[in-house]
Amino acid sequence: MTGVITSEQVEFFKREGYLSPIRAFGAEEAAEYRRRIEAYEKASGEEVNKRLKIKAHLAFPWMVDLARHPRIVAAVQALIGPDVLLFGSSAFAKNAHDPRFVSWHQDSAYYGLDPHEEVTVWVALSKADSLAGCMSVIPRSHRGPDLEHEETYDANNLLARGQTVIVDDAKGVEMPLEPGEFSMHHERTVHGSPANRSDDRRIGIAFFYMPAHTRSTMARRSAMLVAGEDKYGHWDRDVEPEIDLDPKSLAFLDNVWSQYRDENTTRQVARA
Ligand SMILES: O=C(O)CCC(=O)C(=O)O
Repeated sequence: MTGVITSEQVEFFKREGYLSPIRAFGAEEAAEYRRRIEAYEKASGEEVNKRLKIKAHLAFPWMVDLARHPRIVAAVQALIGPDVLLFGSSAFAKNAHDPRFVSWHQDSAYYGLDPHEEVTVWVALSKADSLAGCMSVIPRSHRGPDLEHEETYDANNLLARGQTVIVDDAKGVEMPLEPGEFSMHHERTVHGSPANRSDDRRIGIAFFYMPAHTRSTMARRSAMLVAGEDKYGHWDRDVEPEIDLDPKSLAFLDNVWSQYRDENTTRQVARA
């Protein structure tokens, strides 16, 4: 599929480090995905943010299909080329009147990718406007270096380590989304989101895409082929779920999550 984003939008992304909004699917489809996430939360007794991190797509075949959604993939390919791997995904939910936030940060500081060409797609499954605490970006921040992050471990920060960079809030540009729309940002673009002051939950899924030539600067890791081919073999393959909550892929997810935490702890200690 071509023509999801224009060449002007590609140029905008390269210059500014983000692009939003782009329509993936309709509000009814978004509501169905939200229903499935909330059914999972009800059955498991825990919030989606808890376990469905790093590789949330490994929990459900429908989320794998979402990661391979033709309109999303076409927009990603327009930015990073035909051969696309998904190295991770995370569900981000804030409840109505939820004080939790996402501090200003760069994904590149933690992803361990070389070169820095990863693109994050954030798909809204509910309304994510200013009131609901939508994501903001600092335009053009992707052109600078990796910034030093302070790890605050703030209990209200949705990021695992509360990693934060200091930037001028006034430079932030909001990316409001309607259900079924998505935003895109470069892994070096500084981004974050404030508390949800609305009466509804704000739920989105972030998918992390990279060109197949990307290497891991950490230990060997896994990814899922989303489009094109992988001529490089830098990544092992994810264990894709065959059924909802497939025990094989969930065990794989839990193992990846613990490795990610160990790897980052080692890197932070080494840096200190
Ligand atoms: O959900 C949010 O507000 C932030 C998500 C985020 O940091 C990301 O998608 O990279």
